[in-house]
Amino acid sequence: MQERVRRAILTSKNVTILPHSNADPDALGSACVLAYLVNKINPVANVRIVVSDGIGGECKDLARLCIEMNIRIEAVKRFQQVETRIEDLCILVDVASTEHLRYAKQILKTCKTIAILDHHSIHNYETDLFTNSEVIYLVDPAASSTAEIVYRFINEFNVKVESDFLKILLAGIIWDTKRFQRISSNTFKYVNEMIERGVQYAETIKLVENVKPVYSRIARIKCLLRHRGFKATINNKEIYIAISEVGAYESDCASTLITIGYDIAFIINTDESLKILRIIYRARENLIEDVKLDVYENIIKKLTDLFGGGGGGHKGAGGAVLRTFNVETVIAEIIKILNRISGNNLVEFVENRVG
Ligand SMILES: [Mn+2]
Repeated sequence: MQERVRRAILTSKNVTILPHSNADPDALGSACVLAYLVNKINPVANVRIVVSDGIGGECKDLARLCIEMNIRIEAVKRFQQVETRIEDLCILVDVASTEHLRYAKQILKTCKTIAILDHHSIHNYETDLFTNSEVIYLVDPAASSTAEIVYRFINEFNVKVESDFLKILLAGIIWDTKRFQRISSNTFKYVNEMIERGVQYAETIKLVENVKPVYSRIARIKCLLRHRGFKATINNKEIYIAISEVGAYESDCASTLITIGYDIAFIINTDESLKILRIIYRARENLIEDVKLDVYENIIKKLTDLFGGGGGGHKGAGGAVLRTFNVETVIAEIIKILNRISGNNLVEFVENRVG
């Protein structure tokens, strides 16, 4: 499989690397190092990274470092900003669903070869986007992160890489494993190799640890003020579920709700311009094992089946784009599903505001 990728890289002139929209350190870091690898293997290739919806606040420093290393990143916030050309090779990086490419999705139709590099266990690809392309799947759900898969490539292709690129990959691993809370059997071995090759661990942590901007703080406060809380009893165990809505920083909103004690948090964000709605979830993984609830399969999938759209994710995190603009209907549907799963053992918390 690696040989097919190497051949595709060697014979390509235009290469576009596509991380998921609003790229996080795993997606952007992997894309950045991959761009470098492609040029190492094929120095005449025109390589660019195209990312929709900009870059997540948590990887601004990482993006800066990547640009300093002469990697070309195009951030697109509208359809019109996507510059299409004939692509010899497109590489999807950390993309669980083609919906997560957002504005950059149309690029896929121009690609002769599409390589999919990912570690998600559940995928949702609009395969008619692939009909004119040769597709190479490089998916490894056992990997802790996409960065880990890219690191393996460096070893397999036997490419010498500057330590700043390894630092970027390590940042991706730290981010996606939530500082090594969920690892693969190779994670520590790879991290050790990176450190032996000159990566400073303390410096790397700083890359993904920058202070949250004030907007994130406001989004988290609004998220708390707006949320609805529920208690469901499933298999004789009580689980706590939150639903909220914010205009940005959905994942900060979700992790805030999980931090205060919820087991599952659903966050909705509507997109005026595209007339769609995005929903993301976070869930405590151990509890989900206890009550045998797969948030993606049992809840999110039901929503995409009903409203249209697509998504992807892990047991602990994921999301979808829904082809509707009606928040109330979506929330009513989530409540309906939770009622069904819990055998009508769902109670909403009702509290008055202070004062
Ligand atoms: Mn990832």
